[in-house]
Amino acid sequence: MDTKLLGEELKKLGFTFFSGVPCSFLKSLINYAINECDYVAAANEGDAVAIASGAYIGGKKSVVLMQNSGLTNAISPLTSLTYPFRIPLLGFVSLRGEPGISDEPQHELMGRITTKILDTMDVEWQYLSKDLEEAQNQLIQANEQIARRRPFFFVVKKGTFDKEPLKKLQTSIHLNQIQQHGHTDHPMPTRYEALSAINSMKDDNTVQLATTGKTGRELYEIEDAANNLYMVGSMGCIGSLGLGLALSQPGKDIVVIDGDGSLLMRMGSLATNGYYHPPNMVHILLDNNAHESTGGQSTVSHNVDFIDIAASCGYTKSIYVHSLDELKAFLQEWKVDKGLTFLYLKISKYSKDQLARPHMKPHEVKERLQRFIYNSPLKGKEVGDS
Ligand SMILES: Cc1ncc(C[n+]2csc(CCOP(=O)(O)OP(=O)(O)O)c2C)c(N)n1
Repeated sequence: MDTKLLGEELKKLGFTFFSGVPCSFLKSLINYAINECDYVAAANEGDAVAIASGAYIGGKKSVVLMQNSGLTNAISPLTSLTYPFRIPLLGFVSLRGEPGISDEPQHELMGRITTKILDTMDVEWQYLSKDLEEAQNQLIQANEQIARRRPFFFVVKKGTFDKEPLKKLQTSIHLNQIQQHGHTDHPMPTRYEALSAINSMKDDNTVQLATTGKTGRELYEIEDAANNLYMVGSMGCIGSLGLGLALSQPGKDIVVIDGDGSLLMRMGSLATNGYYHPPNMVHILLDNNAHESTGGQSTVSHNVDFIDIAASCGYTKSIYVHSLDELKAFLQEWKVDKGLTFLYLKISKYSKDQLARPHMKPHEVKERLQRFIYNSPLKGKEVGDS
């Protein structure tokens, strides 16, 4: 089918934000998205789901594109982010290894189980027709499903799309400007103290996104506010969620609060963040060298120089923070100067006893955050959240 015409249909329905990882079966649709829409090249398919989810929260109707071999990379955010938060993404997943069609051996099993995986994840799907008119009707049905806040995926067979040349070559070089390493030993605050300091710096333009585990639960205890989102599942996805939200809401200040275990799980996302480079995002890493939330087991962060890594990925500033006062001062400075910033703070291995869990369901937290974003005096555009 004519890829451009299908792409225009997608655009007409309001789908203008795309994220994914390429597959040869989908290359024409991806080329269309790069040429004509906003396309974020994710490091892996799970990150793509998180990036698209962030953009959805920020008001964009979002699409993810992936090879079926990458659907497995996306299972964690598809089951524990988009499902509990009710984030309705439109997906296009290729069908490599279709039974009865010759393909490479690594696709054989996945070809047989792709649609079963979608069924198991409660994701409604259809094979995308190769006939444009039928496909347009399918898109309308998919759009209705999205309007009911349910995801919808198209499974795409070989030879579905006509050739669409890549017109726009993306290149984006962002050089790190400030890199500051630690220069003294310092007492390590607890995560609770660090979160309290971060929270004390927020204003009515700030959105705070807290990673999986006790980071979110402690932030909830400190103050359950409409501008908070607690990432209960999809460990490692908080930075990608932040990227999608920062790109779709450039007028908001996005504060991402990460843990070392979480960041290590999806460290490729730092490269994507550096490449797309939203100046309205600050990424704070609270490093306790542990999976503290699950009992304090050691991570492997001890030898990792996160400051160097974030700097080499293109974060404008990458800074070691020695104290809570310094943390507050850097946050204050960032609110004025902006620029994609990475703040690194070592914290002690300690959690508050008897921690509460958010009383609201994840989708209620998301909807509250959307209301906060859209009703804010500085930005009031609500798209796609019908
Ligand atoms: C994919 C996945 N694997 C494992 C877990 C269990 N889990 C929840 S929080 C957590 C530890 C997070 O560690 P870190 O980001 O360093 O934060 P900390 O708890 O140390 O503050 C783990 C392993 C999970 N929720 N999801």
